[in-house]
Amino acid sequence: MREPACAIDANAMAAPPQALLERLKDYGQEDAFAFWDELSPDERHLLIKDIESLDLPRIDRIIRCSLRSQALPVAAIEPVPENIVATVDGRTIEDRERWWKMGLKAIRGGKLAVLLLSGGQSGSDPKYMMEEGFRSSNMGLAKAGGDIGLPSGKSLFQLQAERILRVQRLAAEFMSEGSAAVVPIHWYIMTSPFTDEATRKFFESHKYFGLEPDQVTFFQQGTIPCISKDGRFILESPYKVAKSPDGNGGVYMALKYSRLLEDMASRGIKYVDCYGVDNALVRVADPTFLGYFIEQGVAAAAKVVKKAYPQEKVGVFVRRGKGGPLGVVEYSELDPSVASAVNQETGRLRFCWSNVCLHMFTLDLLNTVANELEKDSIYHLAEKKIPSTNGYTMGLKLEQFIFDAFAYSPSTALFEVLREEEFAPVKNANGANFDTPDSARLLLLRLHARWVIAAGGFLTHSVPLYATGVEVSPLCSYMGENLEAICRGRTFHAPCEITF
Ligand code: UD2
Repeated sequence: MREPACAIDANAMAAPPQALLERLKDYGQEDAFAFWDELSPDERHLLIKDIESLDLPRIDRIIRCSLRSQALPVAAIEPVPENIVATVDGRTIEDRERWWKMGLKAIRGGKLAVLLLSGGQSGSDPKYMMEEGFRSSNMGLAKAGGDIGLPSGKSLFQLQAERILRVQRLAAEFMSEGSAAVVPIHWYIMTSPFTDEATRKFFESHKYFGLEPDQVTFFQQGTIPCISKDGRFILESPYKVAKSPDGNGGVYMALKYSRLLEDMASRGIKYVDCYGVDNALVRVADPTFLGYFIEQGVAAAAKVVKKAYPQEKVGVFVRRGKGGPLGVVEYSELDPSVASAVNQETGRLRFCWSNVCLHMFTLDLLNTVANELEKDSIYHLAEKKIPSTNGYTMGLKLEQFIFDAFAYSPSTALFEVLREEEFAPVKNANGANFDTPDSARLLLLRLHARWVIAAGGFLTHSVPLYATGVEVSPLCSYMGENLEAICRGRTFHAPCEITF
């Protein structure tokens, strides 16, 4: 017989430890010991450790509140009134310049942090790829750590890091003669047990893409057991409870428990720009959005794009009840008939303002949300295939969403952006019909080709121009600025990278 990995009570080897079994019984979860008699001593030890690591009273509260909330009536949803959205057409050049300057000033004052949500389960785990059909965050690290086939070979992480470097430079030069000291923008990166080690190693092996290592802070979100419809834990193996990350809204609890809200306050940070890892065009630390946010004096804001088609996998902004707060209904929770309803006056979708996971929050709001979400303990329930002792079982995953914060915001602003400028999602593997590395690369190359032509450059190409373009290094230009000196009168052969 094998020895247990470390010494434990000999009685525990014969029967489940009584105290632990009683605690599980208190919460109706004693089936977690269902396979006890078949386990080896090592496996028994692992199971005990696994169960001891669970905060049972908290998990029980979450399961009960979340299951109960499903039976509660939900407030009717209304479309967002048109006048609430700061549209692209409604913005003047003066507005844009004013917001840009306000944003740069705040960044120069060290008031902005960026927060990357990168805890979706890794695509490197074939179990999860099967489970999710390749969709979504479960490819998170594979997508971000790999590349999307850009001429430069840069990964999504590198693009984001270089955009931060560029904004730092712009902020340093703002209102100063010549070069000024750069104020580092602090980058908080949320991982999960599924992505943490590989993400940190990727950053280390790439020397933080030119950022100072101490301006990057990694932290892990939590996981939560997957459950059956009657609220019982599902066992992934006879000695392990199946768990999944607690959703990108797990960020609030993770910030609180890692004491990073205090860390932000001690750095003088007032505003936090949160975004998902899988958007090749994400404008990280966007000074214009920040300036708009500060001028509006709101606690939360989101960039929105017009929804492309009813089934697009994006949440939509809604108003909850007449005159109620703004919120998001996730695509997985929106009734298809509501998603395709058309506003007869405008001819557009009734719920047409899409969430694209680009949010700005005040630090004060993050503190409020971290406390209130925990008190309410209501998680979204999604029916999914869960790895189990039978291979897979249909069960429930519990998740919070980053946009759940809007329910606690006293004031929220929506800022329209153009999808061709800011939204190139990478959700599916190449070969799928949409949101692939290939489609994201093309969107980026086409946008940058437009920048180069607007700056007086010329393109030649041996493949059709609609299928190619040029890549502009974020170190040269954040959103098309600063390119005249490099591009005017020059000809570039697409595809290629333009750098200094
Ligand atoms: C997200 C939005 C959706 C829409 C869409 C646009 C949410 C909940 N939904 O849907 O409304 O804006 O993006 O592309 O935001 N993540 C974590 N931890 C987790 C789960 C996800 O950090 O437990 C990260 C993930 O790594 C990614 C981001 O959150 O960076 C979005 O997650 P997703 O890809 O699962 O979300 P998706 O596309 O279903």
